[in-house]
Amino acid sequence: MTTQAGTTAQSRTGGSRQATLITVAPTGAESEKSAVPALPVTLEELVTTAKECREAGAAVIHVHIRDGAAKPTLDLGRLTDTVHALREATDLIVQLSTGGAVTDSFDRRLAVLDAGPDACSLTCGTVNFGDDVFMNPWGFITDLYVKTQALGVVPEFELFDFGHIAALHRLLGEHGAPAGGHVHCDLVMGVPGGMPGNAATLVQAVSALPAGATWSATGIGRSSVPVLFAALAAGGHLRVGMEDTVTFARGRPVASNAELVERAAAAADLAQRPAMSPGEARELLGVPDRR
Ligand code: KMH
Ligand code: ZN
Repeated sequence: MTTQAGTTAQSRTGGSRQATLITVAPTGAESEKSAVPALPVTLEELVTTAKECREAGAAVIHVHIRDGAAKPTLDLGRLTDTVHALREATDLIVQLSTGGAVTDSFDRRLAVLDAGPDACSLTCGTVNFGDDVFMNPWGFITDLYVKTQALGVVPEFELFDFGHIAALHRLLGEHGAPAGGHVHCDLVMGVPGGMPGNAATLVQAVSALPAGATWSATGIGRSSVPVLFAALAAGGHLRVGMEDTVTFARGRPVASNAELVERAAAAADLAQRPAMSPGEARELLGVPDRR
């Protein structure tokens, strides 16, 4: 889908010379703090991480939060406080996860939007997720999408497999353009049960996206580096962070989210498509500044 906002932003940032949007996903719902001590799980740790990642080149933060015992939670009060704290400390686009953990109910996941984020993730289909199943039936996808439109929360379409791309076409066809007027997708590659994380799959997936859509890609685990380079080579944007990988290199754990953003920004520089600022990202994605 080519929209007014998307066309304007894309032409302003200039085809293959377009700057690179870097999203950081610092926490996720899967890793245990006890196993990964560098994982940010408290609000203080998250805010510190956000500031470091902004400094390193991130423009968007994809947020999952934890409770007092460092377990994943969708508690609305905590989510609302998190949105406010991140807005106060940084100018990053605050994108809340509506995926949560595989155990979260649809009602809880829909209620995430009531925390008033700039943006949210919206997964376009069910996918096997290791030994679990990440459930996203059509009725839930449409309820969530219609709510993003009503509240003006800009969705990022999370695509774990090719069927999700077909569902995205159906969603846009039946329910129209998203809040912000521009379609932006994230290819989540290398999940055990989803599409593999390699360059050939990435190119095929990109060719199936709606016309005019922009996209980023992230590779889970050991696919993170190949997917990063494939995305840059194919003209896409990047998502990195400890939600997706906790290993920086073979045998070397990630020390901080900021070092993953630094590596992504360095690669983007080498590709002559340097990291874009949050302001440029807002223009690209049609996300108003609510601060
Ligand atoms: N934690 C996964 C089950 C999202 O944030 O929207 C789902 C996920 C996707 O991480
Ligand atoms: Zn997530």
